[in-house]
Amino acid sequence: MSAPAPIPTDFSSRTHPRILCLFDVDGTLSPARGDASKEMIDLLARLRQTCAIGVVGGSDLKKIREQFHVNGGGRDGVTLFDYFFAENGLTAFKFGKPLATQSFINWLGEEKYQRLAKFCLRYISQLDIPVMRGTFIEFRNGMINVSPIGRNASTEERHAFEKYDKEHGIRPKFIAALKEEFPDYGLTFSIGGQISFDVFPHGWDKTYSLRFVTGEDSTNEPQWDEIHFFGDKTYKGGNDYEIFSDPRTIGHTVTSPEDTARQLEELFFSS
Ligand code: M1P
Repeated sequence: MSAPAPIPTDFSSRTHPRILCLFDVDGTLSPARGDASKEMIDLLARLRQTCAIGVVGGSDLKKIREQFHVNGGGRDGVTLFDYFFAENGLTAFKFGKPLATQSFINWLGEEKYQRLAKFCLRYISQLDIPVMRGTFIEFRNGMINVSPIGRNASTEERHAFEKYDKEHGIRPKFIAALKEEFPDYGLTFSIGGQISFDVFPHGWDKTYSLRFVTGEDSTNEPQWDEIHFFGDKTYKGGNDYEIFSDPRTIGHTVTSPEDTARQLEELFFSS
């Protein structure tokens, strides 16, 4: 097996050093909570010679890392991209090195957090849904993730819950109740996947990550001519909506990883 390519430390060798492509993960680079394919990882490596690339996922670092592990040729997923943002950028890396960031619990405070967590658990305890598993609240660095069925649901149970939720609106109703109960908390509730929703302060959506690429966080970033963003949940209420519609990005809606690959080939590799 050949040695992994060294981690780049600048953008000057790229064909378009002032173009940055950012990608959502689930439904964009990989199937929901599944592995990115070898073909996708090879395509991203090719794209990285053309321009700068980054990932902006809603999931936590461990989960996104796993999704690039199987087909990543033994490389840490973080090093396959110039920028790697988990939890919308609340966990951030550039050229494989961590960047300073902040935390949800420091922002909200223990007392308010406990009121919120207890409300969620009480609400879930009153739900009548076909299946319930475990881990109903996942506490992360930049957000909490709340799941009515529980994060321990199997793949089949996930698919079944997603379908059930589309018919019965379990998550939208839960979110409406939270908004009514905590109108002054300054929180955003965002459905990014199949079985849960993310809860984070206003503004800590995926646009949070842009501060690291535009130099707002006082790092010395290039003046990008174009920042492209590719995501599948780009509709209002989806967790890609804010970054997709941000004036700093050129948004692309994709329907699957295969569609992402097709759009990339068309944009960057067809002459
Ligand atoms: O990346 C999108 C979402 O993926 C997961 O959602 P679910 O488990 O509901 O399919 C979660 O990690 C969620 O935080 C994330 O936004």
